[in-house]
Amino acid sequence: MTTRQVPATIQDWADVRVVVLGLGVTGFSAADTLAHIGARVTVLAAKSDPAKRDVLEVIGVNTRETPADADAIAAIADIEPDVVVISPGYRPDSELVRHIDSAGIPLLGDIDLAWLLRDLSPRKAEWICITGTDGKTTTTQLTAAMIEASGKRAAVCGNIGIPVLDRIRDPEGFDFLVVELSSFQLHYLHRISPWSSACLNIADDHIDWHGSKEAYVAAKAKVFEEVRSVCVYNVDDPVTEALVEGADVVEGARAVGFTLGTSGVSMVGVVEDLLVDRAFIDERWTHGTEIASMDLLARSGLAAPHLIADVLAASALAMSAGASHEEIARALASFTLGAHRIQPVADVDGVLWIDDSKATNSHSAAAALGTFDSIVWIVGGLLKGVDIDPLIIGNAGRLRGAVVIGVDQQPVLDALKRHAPDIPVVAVDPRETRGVMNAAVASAASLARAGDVVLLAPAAASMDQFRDYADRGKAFADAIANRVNGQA
Ligand code: UMA
Repeated sequence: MTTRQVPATIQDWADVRVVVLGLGVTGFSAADTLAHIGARVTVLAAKSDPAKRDVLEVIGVNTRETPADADAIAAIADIEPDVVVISPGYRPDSELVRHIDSAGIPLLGDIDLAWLLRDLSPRKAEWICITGTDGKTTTTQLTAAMIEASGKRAAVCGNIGIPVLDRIRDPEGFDFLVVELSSFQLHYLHRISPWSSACLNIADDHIDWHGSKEAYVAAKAKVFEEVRSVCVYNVDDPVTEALVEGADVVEGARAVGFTLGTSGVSMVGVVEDLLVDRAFIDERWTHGTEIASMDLLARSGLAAPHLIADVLAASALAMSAGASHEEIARALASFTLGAHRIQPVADVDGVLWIDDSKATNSHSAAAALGTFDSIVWIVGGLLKGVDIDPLIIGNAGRLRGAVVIGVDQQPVLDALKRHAPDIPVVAVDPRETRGVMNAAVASAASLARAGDVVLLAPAAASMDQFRDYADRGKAFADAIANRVNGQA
């Protein structure tokens, strides 16, 4: 058993033996950074990526392929690391993670590591952290855009796809890092002290990974620990407020709510057709001040309720970083939404095809389903232990038909049979040779009538059949294009 502590300063990492678990984007950035500061690094991953392995070899990092947990455990026994740095995708209930815990080896995620190493940057950025079940990515992008509009240098990172460790090695450095945190990253988080944080909403997601809803919520709660300026919560989702109340923040930090209703004191909200600030202005006890108009949001494609909520949360975070109302409005005026979020892809013979591949859980699919009246719904994939019944019960009346994708389709087919027994349902054979999405699009086209929307909002993760949600969305757009061009 080791008694080593996690090195406290950058210099202390020299010659420290580190095992990095995973060779995706996180593992690569961790190994690269640790090698740069002189640690002795070995990367273990179920499958080795030859391109990444070759680059790492050049900088003196070993990689080992460890297909099963037992192989990784044997490698750890052999290497005797002082610290293990883990990628967020590793399940906490795996034999490997349980072994590391019981052996007493310090286990660190990349977020903690980036916090410990933030002196690598020529200027120490303040961190703004964002979590929630849905809307994280949009809110992260909005917040960074608003802070940039105020003349400060800001960058997005974290679960959005750019590891924080990549940002802290930027040669110029940033004033603010806007960090999207997943529940996986929060699970492995020990101690950071953000400038401000937000939890946007909590619904069922990743329950199988965390083991229970309580464990999922407990992970999300960590986003507010040690916050120094503002904790942003969702007034319309009381669980998020309870998380702020239970958090150990730095003295002086305060709570700011956001709401789609009228804003009370210490909130940002909506009054008639204006977004209003009653949290960051001196006269907040008696007045509210306009941040932006609904017209402006509509022009930027941000007028759907779930997007207004994201804008409000981002505004609160940006104001905590010093952005003015005018600067926020300017950022909103030039903002464009990311791809795969309720994105119109084609309008063919009166049928509108919409890509909401980003809807990887029920909560987020509900926002898309609620936007349209007559829908052919492409649904299914990895349900992550979440019950899909409430989503179908709430939207059965809007469904013209459903096309079920995914490897394990039975839970979705059963739920559709129970709660939408009258609609036609097509199950796409997972072994479909022309490609799952081509088959799904062909089936959807046969069910849709002029005036309908074909909506890809799978309410499930994509990794059983696609690389990620972006790959799934692209396959959808490609399949539609092939159809229109007569190639499918
Ligand atoms: N690996 C194993 N065994 C395991 C798990 C992983 O060997 O049990 C290895 C794989 O072989 C691979 C590597 O670990 O070499 C992959 O690691 P990873 O799954 O942690 O993925 P990364 O590429 O490091 O990407 C992660 C996030 N992925 C997950 O949390 C699953 C990315 O979020 C994130 O953008 C990136 O870090 C940077 O922070 C993706 C995601 O799907 C988008 N997030 C989930 C979500 O948003 O719902 C949480």
